[in-house]
Order: sequence, then C-alpha cells, then structure tokens
Amino acid sequence: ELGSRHPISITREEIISIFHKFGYTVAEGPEIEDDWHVFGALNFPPEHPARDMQDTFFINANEGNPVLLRTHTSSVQVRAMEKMDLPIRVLCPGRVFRNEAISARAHCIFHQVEGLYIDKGVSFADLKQAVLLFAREMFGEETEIRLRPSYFPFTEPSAEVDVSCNICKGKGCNICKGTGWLEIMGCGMVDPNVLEASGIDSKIYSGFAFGMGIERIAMLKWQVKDLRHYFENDVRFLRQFETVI
Ligand code: 2U9
Repeated sequence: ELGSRHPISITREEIISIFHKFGYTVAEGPEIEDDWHVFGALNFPPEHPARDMQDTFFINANEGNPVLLRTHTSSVQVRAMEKMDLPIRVLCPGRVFRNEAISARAHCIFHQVEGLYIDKGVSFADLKQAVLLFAREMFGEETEIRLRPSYFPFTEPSAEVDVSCNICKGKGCNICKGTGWLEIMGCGMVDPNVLEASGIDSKIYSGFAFGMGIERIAMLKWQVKDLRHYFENDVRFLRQFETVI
C-alpha cells in the first residue's frame, strides 16, 4: 500500500512555496534552545509569564542559563539576524513546544511558520501587502483581510490577521461562528529593541515579522475539527489526503 503526505507537511510546503515567490529563503534551527534566543533577544522582560514553567518546558530549570524547548520559531530568526547579511528575508518553519493541556483546540507540540523581512525603509504598508498576497494565494483570490490591533513583546505595532470566511463568503456560518472572519496569523513591525539586541542599527533598518500555526491553517483549509487528529496517525484520517498534491 502506498502512503500519503501528512496534512501538516502539505500545508507547510504550500506556505513555503508562496513565500518563495516573494523572495524568502527557509532557515531552520535547534528545537532545544537557550533563554536568550527564545526570550531575551525578543524583548521579553525577565518576569514575563510566557517564561513560566506552566508555559515553557525547561530541560534544566534551576541553573543560571536555562536550557528549554523553544515555544516559537522566533529563535531561528534571532539566529538569522546574528549571522546573515542585510537585507534579510527569511521563513522559519518548525516544531514548537508549550506546556498546555491537550484538547481539540490545543496541543503541547505544534508547528509554526514565521517570517522576517529586514531592510531599509520597510513599512507597515509593506507588511499589509505581503499578508494580503499570501492570503489570496492560500485561500483564493477573492479573499479579503482585516487587521486587528494586538500586542506581542517582539513587535510594535502588532496586529492579528483575519481572512474573510471562504465557506459562507463572509455572510456568517458555524465555521466562522457567524462573524464572517477567520483568524490566520499574527504580525507586526519588529520592535527596535529586538533589532538592537541582535546588533542591527534600528535608526537605519526596519522590518516586519509574522507567525502562524500550521495546524490552524490546515484546519481552515480542510475543516479539521480536532487538533489531535494530526498526531494520532489514524490511517482513516491520513487517507483523506491521498489525493491532495
Ligand atoms: C523576530 C521578531 C519578530 C514573529 C511573530 C506572531 C506575530 C504571532 C503566533 C501565531 C499563532 C504564534 O503559532 S501561534 O500561536 N505568532 O502572532 N509571530 S509576529 O515575530 C518575530 C519573530 C522573530 C526576530
């Protein structure tokens, strides 16, 4: 019997191929990280709750320089800023780990794709256009986007991105819970503190970043109702993707 590609792999490759057309290259980094690359360089204050044991899996919690499982792939972008020449256009897919109770909507392991673009004169308008082009390639050319103000330690200003629901065409249905909109990612302008922490002059350079959960994008694409399906290797679930690509 022939196997088939996993829906997370199919979705990850589709996201990568869209951003490849915009000039992004892929970078990968370690899943086991230090505090600096996951939190310190990303403008998380020392007492930020995300650093707490309840959110982060620590490998050695008691020593001076904690070793931990990355909670986001932003650590890979920090490593890219340290070693790549500017301008930077990089896409970072990978597994991330958060100490959460497993349910239909949350899992302690999931997959992200994050992106980072740093150059002279990058603006919020550039970010909006990149997000719009991505959304139309991923969800269809009729797709509209909406940005809602948000907060992340590593971006300022920050926003959450919704796409118009392609099931009901924005009229409101049970998938979009009657709102006509579906949340797909977060984004923002890289905080000057984050640029400076990796040795980039924030008076000369600016940039934008975005991040999305691959499980969530795949759920929206195929109306997967329970996250746990992705991790259980039930062939009755996996066979449904045999005909995709
Ligand atoms: C650097 C600077 C900024 C990455 C970003 C988000 C917004 C975001 C979430 C989406 C769903 C995580 O998987 S999720 O739970 N991510 O909303 N991520 S901006 O910002 C960066 C990354 C690296 C150096």
